[in-house]
Amino acid sequence: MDTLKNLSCITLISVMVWGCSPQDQDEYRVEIAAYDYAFQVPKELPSGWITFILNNEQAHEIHELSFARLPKDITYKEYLDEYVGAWEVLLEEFQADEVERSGISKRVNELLPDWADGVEYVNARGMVSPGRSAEKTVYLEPGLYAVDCWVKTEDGIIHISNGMTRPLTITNESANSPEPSVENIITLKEHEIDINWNAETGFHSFAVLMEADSLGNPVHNNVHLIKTGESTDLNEVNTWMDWYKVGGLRAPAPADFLGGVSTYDAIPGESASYFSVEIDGPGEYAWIVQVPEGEQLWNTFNIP
Ligand SMILES: [Cu+2]
Repeated sequence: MDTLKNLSCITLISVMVWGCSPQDQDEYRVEIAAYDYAFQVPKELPSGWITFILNNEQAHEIHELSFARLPKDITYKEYLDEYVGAWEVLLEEFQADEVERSGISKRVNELLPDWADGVEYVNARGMVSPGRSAEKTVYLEPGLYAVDCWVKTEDGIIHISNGMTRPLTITNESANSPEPSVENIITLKEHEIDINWNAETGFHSFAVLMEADSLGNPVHNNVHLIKTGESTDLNEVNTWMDWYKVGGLRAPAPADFLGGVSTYDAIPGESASYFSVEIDGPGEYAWIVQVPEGEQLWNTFNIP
């Protein structure tokens, strides 16, 4: 990513506009339709900033769009068989109480192939409930990717295993699209979701910035917008978002998810993550960041 360009832009422009995009470039948009359980994904796309629209309007379950870049020389089939296969075994053992939560990383390291460390998660989550669409703009370097949904069925099967995965080749050709310029900035601080925006119905775009902890790592890596109801328990939503919980990320979701993002490559203070959501009506909403069980990080608000 063009960090130097971004840094110079930050110093030149108001904090309300993130990014620095020449006006003559257009964003590169790709719609991905989700079904239970499949994705419609192009085989090839150019590299650079690409806006993915996850269209979940035909599906009956909540889905996500996760991008994993495979190590060089590893095929998509090897990724599915050896990498996803290891997580399937782990999940079965964990759900059968054969592995404790604290023993997961040790056990999965036994199961995963040697090259597993080379799988690079670029961007994931941003769960979208059935009947909704959401967007996220992701920078993809050339390479072979797996586009996956790690949400689980009611029976605890990873959607990938039911067919919700596709290979995607990002070519050396450039998408020639700018880094997004958006109005709203969300800053994830250790104990606060800092956002100042005009909460109303309509389409809204966000850039997410993360503060760094004492080691320089992002304090958080995810944020989601949900619509809540009278029975919504935000502690339950937080726990549900933990994939490693036996009931974690199992459909149905305990809230209505409009979109959001998780990133794994964000550099605190330097790079932003981008997503957009459509707020289609009045009601009670919440921004929520997944944190360890027992902790809480959310903001609730009302749209009249
Ligand atoms: Cu799914």
